[in-house]
Amino acid sequence: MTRLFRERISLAAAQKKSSVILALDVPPSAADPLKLAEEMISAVHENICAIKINFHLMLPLSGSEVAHVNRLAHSHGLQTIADIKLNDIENTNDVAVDHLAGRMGFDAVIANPFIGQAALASLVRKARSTGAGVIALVYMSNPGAAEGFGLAVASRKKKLYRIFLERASRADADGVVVGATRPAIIKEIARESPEIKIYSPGVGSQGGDLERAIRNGSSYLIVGRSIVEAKDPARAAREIKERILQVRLKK
Ligand code: OMP
Repeated sequence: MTRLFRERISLAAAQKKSSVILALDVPPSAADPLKLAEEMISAVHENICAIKINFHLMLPLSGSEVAHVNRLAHSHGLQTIADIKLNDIENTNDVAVDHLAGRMGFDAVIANPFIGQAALASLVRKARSTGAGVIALVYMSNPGAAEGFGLAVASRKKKLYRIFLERASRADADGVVVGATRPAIIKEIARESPEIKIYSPGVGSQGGDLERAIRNGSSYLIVGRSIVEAKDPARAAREIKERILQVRLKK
């Protein structure tokens, strides 16, 4: 039987000894975004377990070019994640999954549990039918995230992110996004739901602390500008990978 996305990324991370997911966010100034994406993958593939592609590449490239980037990543043993934060009616989400997973070859998609329990569960089923996984937003990394994910829901006597966590868990999502800028929430979720893998963006450029995120329970770090815009991306990726290994050794 084919392995689930969460098993595939865990195997890739073990094989590469790296929990770094490269956010392949090529800057809009790039003269040739496809070439830059190819060069970046070739430079850093030994130090990462996956790539994540969002609008930075999804908009300038054609579907077949994105499929080509996914094939290149796969040829290096990497998993690939589509980040358009799916947040729509079931029919539209299904079409997005057909294109992203079916046509372009992504291994997982990121979704917003705001769509509700039934729609999230349906999205997980749909993705799984194409061999893909779903990662659910639970608490984003940007400063304004508190205005949404941190809202107290009076009728449920809970914060919205707690409801999103329950939805992700009930829908059997492959993991949840919690910003590295929210170490206390990473700790809370990792303690209560150790079976759920936490994906944390926000280290480096957004001010999140790598050591605290890993120590508190993040399984994977999503890193963009600190690698993509570094003078030496291979070295930057290797240093982040090694810092994570050191923190885990000390844990
Ligand atoms: P850097 O801040 O450059 O490392 O990039 C972080 C990447 O993670 C970007 O691609 C963001 O779109 C993405 N991201 C966040 O920064 N915060 C979130 O809460 C969620 C995501 C995401 O879903 O990947």
